[in-house]
Amino acid sequence: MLTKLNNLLQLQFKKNIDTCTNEELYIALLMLVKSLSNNRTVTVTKRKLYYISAEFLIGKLLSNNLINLGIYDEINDLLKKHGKNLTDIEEIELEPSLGNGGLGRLAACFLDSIATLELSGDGVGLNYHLGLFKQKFENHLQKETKNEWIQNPSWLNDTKIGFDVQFKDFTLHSHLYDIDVLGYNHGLNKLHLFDLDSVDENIVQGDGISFDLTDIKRNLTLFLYPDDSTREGQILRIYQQYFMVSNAAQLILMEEKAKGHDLRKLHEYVCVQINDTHPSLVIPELIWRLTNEGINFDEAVHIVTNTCAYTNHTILAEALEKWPMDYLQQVVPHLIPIIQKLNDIVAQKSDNEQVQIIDKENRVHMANMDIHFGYSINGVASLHTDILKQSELHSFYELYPEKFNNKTNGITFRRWLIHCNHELSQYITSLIGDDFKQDAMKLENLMQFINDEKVLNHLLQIKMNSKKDLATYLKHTMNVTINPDSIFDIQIKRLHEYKRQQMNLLYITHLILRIRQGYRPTTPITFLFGAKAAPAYVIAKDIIHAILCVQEIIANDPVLSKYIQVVMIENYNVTNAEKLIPACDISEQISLASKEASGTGNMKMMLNGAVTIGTEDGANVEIHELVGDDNIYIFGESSSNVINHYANHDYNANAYYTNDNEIKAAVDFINSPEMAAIGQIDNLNRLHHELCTKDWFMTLLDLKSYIQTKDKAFADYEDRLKWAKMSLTNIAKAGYFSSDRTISEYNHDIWKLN
Ligand code: Z16
Repeated sequence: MLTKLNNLLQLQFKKNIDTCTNEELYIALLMLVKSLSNNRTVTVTKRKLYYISAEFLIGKLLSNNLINLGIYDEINDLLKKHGKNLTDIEEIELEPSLGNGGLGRLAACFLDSIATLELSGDGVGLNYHLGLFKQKFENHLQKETKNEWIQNPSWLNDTKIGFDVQFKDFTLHSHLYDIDVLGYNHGLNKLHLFDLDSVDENIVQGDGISFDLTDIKRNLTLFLYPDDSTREGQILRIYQQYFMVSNAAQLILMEEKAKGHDLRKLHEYVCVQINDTHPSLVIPELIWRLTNEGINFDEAVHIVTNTCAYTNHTILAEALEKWPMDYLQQVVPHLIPIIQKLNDIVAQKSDNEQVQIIDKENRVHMANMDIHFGYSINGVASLHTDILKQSELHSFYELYPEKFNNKTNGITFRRWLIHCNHELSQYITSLIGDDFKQDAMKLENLMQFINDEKVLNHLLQIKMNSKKDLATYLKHTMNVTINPDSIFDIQIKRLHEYKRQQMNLLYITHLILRIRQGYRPTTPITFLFGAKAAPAYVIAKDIIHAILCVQEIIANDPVLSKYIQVVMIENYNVTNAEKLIPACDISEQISLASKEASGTGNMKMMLNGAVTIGTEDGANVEIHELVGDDNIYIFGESSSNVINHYANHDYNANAYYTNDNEIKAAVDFINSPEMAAIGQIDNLNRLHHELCTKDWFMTLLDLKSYIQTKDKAFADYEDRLKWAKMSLTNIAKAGYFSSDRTISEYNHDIWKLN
């Protein structure tokens, strides 16, 4: 390996491992990985999956690829011998910012498991030049700046392939870049990212994220999900979505023709997974292309219906896309007759308003089209799928009970244990061998050590080391100092009112008031937050503002800062998640029950030995079942009660606010004079008003039980051995959440690839 590396360094830079820089070494390692990937054969199965997704949040690839090639330790040792350090070299690589959060990260975990299970399945998406924005904090406010992540050289391989994509007013020619997806020990698939040569980063103003929304040729693959609060923003999204799926359809048909397959049997050879509704136009697009190939309409509909499967990731109405017909008319008029015919087929089948594709306001319901003209619909955790069947999509469930199925999400243990927590991974290996790397359920074998004090203490030591590593990292990257001897209470996820970061904040304001009355936490607590807010989501940004103001109040107060600290991580992403997750003591999963479809951060923190405080929502329900009542902190109203509150319109935030002095005091801290002295009074007033009048996601409903439960968790933390047992149990029971399990279920029930 040393020779190979030195040869590459010589060829590229006329240097060797002892004389080169970290930048040069990174490039040489990238080339080394690419050449080793070329030695693997692409996975082939009878049927091939195309996982179409607007997002792939893949994270940095160097370490992950070294692990999956089985050469991580060898390279690591080799570098050390020559005075180099893999961690420093990894810093050269920029994180591809091709996703918002859970949905995009799930797609990345799935690609890893699909390749590892030696299934033929490629990702298809877009190569956004500036991805999602980079978050900065200025005057305690989120500022969005452009994120230039594409380096040269990079993991993107130019395929020189491109297709014509026809829009109403012009045709664009795409340009395909591929990233190799290496499975663990074996397996090779592709992530296909379509791009457009005419896209022009210079149309972006300054270091921000504003640009001409109507200049499609220059902006199409510029950003992920540009602001869709305006008509222009929404139309740009339709352009992006159609560009993605037309390219996907053309790629699929090209590959099928090359294999000599009969397109009339497309469904026998191809499966398309539609990730949320963003790729839904692939259905009319494939029908259109098949009819252009001479297949009649009814047969094309039959073929496509047996090819496509849809995953629903949320019950929030805002994410179930409904495009006005005149927007589609403006972008893809050739699909409209097809959508109308599909609508007619549905109208013949049922007169139920709720299941029609085109509604009375002439909007096209993408999810409805997916369910009628796909053969599978799945939710992403068992509670979520039950809610889909019983309420959100009940009418569809009555029509097609056989199409509905659950696929509880999972995470790849390669990245979220082996890579991000070497020490824990090695210690587990020393205890139970390394079978768990192939079969995650083997982690259960750790339960034999539940009363072994030596093991329990060692686990506490590993957690302490990860907390110290995080402290070093935050010092280095953000210049903040945190105390590894404090409890690390962590909430990391997109900022959304239903996730209730504001409830966590109200616990903290409540605690401030208690400390000022003389209460003293036994062990200090560090509350860590990481979250980006959508640029147009006003209240979400107000919540960030309030967190940053409270952070400063505590930091400036000599008494408070002895006991508590708040740190909001700037620009939360995959890279810093890999540092935060191993260091977590308490994992905050406090969404309003019924609203978080699954969650996947909950699984990552559990796997790394954190104990969850959470509501009975999403996959928390399944974590609870696995670890039992004693190894998790569950609180709050049940999803069925919450659903009833919405149905009966009987939740009254103001009653909770006025009737309880503790709640009132915690809420009133938000726009108190000392907060106003640091922050913007308009923002703080707006958040305060929202909480005690509307509070759509029922923060105040659960605040009391949250406070009690959290106090209990902090008290329990004092019994270190008891805590270590909870931590061990969480690790041991996490095997179920391996995405290898999820993917084998997708394959068994939906894809049937081999
Ligand atoms: C997203 O990240 C999710 C749902 C959605 O409709 C859109 C986006 Cl961008 C998330 C869910 O909120 C989360 O509960 C789930 O774990 C994740 O998708 C993966 O299924």
